[in-house]
Amino acid sequence: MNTLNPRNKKMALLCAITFLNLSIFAFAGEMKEVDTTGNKQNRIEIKDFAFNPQTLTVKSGEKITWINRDEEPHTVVSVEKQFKKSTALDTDQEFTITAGAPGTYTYFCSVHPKMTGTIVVVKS
Ligand SMILES: [Cu+2]
Repeated sequence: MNTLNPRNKKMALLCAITFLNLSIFAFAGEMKEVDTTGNKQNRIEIKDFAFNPQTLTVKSGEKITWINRDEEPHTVVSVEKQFKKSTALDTDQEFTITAGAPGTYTYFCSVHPKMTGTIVVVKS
């Protein structure tokens, strides 16, 4: 019969604490990895003739991906031509850019110029 005597209880507690610490470290490591590889998801959905969110704040160097959820084709075009424009995006098609220098970047859909959005790039 494996009854826990006080010493075993202490050992079990130590093991549990060690395991918990290791788990936390593993989790922290994973978080760090996500940050350094720039895999943070900056997604803008195009739905019902609007960009969602309409204003997105990202860090310089991060990627930004638009995805068209409408049946209509849409584009992503920088007002000041500060980044490459997308092709006409079909349903579920994506367009990705990498955020450059800090600043405010406005864009619109050239098919429906009333559709506008803003990217705010801050220092990484
Ligand atoms: Cu459009």
